[in-house]
Amino acid sequence: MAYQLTSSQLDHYRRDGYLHLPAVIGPDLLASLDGECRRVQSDSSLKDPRNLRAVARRTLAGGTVIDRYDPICDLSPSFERLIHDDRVMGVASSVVGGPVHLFKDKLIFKNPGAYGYGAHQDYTVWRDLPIPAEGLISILIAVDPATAENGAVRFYPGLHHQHHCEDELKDLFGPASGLTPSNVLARAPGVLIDLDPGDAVIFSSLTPHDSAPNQTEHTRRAIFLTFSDAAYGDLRLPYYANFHQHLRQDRAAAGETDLFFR
Ligand SMILES: O=C(O)CCC(=O)C(=O)O
Repeated sequence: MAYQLTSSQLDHYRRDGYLHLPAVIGPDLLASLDGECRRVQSDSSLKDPRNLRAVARRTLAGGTVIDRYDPICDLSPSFERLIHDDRVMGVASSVVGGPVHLFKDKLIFKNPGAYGYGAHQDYTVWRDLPIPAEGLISILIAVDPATAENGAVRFYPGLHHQHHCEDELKDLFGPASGLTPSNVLARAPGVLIDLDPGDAVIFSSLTPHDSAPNQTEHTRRAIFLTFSDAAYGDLRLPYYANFHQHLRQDRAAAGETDLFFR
């Protein structure tokens, strides 16, 4: 029988809007993810800032670093294996309550010194899609240990019953865009979840979350997979087409030319 969450795990998820699942990924797959993350990170053709797949982030030292690839599933059979992993798929479909499609997949390196993320609900950037917030769920998979020092993600429990950001997003990719208001966050102290490699956290597209900069000398790599309720169709291709169009506009406005996707 396919892997599923227990009813007690589902109750926790529904109450808090997230659930920590230790040791979801087995040692073999984890070792291969670790190797493939290293390989793609050192591939200079991917790290080219003109590549739409590669996203830069500011660092505490005042520079920028390529800190994310989005998407990743076409970069390695190991990433494909992760997406189709029985436990990963089972967790996603347990929460959605039926079959799911892969919607989005990204790898965040959280390089030494890379900035964190202000509190936000992922749904804010997905709200125009033809799917309700409950139909989009994400799974964070830790490749490195995550701690307070290296910028582990903090989740705000119980704030996932509502969308808290009605602002029009003028600067879609700006770090101050689409943040959850502080009076909303004040209702529920955030919970920072320390993770071991292979752990997962499943969270709703409405669960506010944030993270601090990485203050250590090592990466804090995590893969974020988002799945959509298959009842709303396969949204991945139209989503990425639209996303890339916005990225092109944003980068062209910043004077960047010769953009490509590799
Ligand atoms: O990796 C992190 O520190 C947080 C990333 C995040 O919140 C996001 O990509 O939505």
